[in-house]
Amino acid sequence: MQTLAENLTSQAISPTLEKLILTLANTSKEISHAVRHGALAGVLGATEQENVQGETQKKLDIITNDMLKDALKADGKVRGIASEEEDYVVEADANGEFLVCFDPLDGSSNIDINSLVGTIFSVLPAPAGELTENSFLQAGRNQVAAGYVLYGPSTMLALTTGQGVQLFTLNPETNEFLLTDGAMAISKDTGEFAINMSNQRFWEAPMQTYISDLLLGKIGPREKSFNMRWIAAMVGDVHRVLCRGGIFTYPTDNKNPEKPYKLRLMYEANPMAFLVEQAGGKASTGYETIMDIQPTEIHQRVAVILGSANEVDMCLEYHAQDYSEEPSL
Ligand code: AFP
Repeated sequence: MQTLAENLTSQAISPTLEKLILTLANTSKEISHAVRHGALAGVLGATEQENVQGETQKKLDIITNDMLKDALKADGKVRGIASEEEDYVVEADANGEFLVCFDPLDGSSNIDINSLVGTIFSVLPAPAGELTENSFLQAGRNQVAAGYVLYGPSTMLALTTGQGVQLFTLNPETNEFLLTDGAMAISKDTGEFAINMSNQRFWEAPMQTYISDLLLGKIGPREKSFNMRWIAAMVGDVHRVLCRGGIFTYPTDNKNPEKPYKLRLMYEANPMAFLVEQAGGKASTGYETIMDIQPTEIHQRVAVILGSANEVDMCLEYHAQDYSEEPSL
C-alpha cells in the first residue's frame, strides 16, 4: 500500500505543500495518541476557560490546539495560523507561503463519552505583506488543500489538494498513514439524512418543510423512506457522507437570534465543502455555494447543507420556494 508521503509525491503539488501536509499528518498522529489514552493521561474534561465564541474549552481542545500551533510554527513555510480555539490570528514564519485554518478537535463534547472526534484543516495561500486577519479572508475556492483526521476505531485522514479525495488509514504498528481509498466518491442519491432534530421548531420554513417531507417517507411527496444519523461531530457525519452518501445539514435557526448559525466557515464549512465537492458532492448554505462565500471575519459561522449532489439540489429547491403566504409550522 502507498504511504501518504509516496502518494503526495505522485500528486501535482509543490514540495512545500507536501511538507506542510506531512507536518499536519504527523501532528495528528500525536493527537491520536493523546485521544486514545483518554482518562489514563488525565486529558478528559473541561477547563475553566472559554474560547472567543463563548464556548467552554475542553482540556483536549487546548492541548491539541497547542500541538498543531507549535508544529505549524516550526514547519518553516506557514505564514500564519487561525484556529477555532485562538481569539486572534497567530503569526508563524515571516517567509511562509501558506495560511492554515483549523479546528484542532471537532466534536470535543464527544470526548468525555469516548465517541468520535477529529481534526479539520484548511490551507490557503499567504498573500504578500503584513499578516492580519484580512490575510485569511479568502473564499474557500482559494484553498490549496483541506482535510480531516478522524480519531475513531481506526485513525483516518481524508485529504484533498484539488485532485480528488484520498483516504489514508493509520497503521498502528508502523505509525504510517497508508492509502486505503484513492478516489472517494459520494453517491449522487441517498436515503439518509443528518440533522439535530431537537432544533426543529427553530428552523426556517424551507428546512421545516424539507425535513417533514423526508419524515413522511413513502407516503409523502418523496415516495421513499429515509433513515437518520447524528454523531454531533461534523467530522464523523461528513466521513459517513463521503463513505456511503447522505445529506448533512446544520441549518439556520432562531434558537438564539444573535447566533443563527452553528458551524464555522473557515474551520469547518470550507474544508468540508472542498472535500465534498472533490468527491462529487455539493455544499451550500441553502442560498449560496459555500466555497464562493467571501468571509468577513475569521470566526464567522454559516448554515451548512452538504452531501449527495441530487439530494442537496432537492433541498435547495425547497429553499427557492416562497413561503411568505404559508402559516409557520
Ligand atoms: P464542538 O466541537 O464544540 O463539540 O462542536 C461540534 C460541532 O461544531 C460540529 O462538529 C457538530 O456537527 C455540531 O457542533 C453539533 O452540534 P449540536 O451539539 O448542536 O448537535
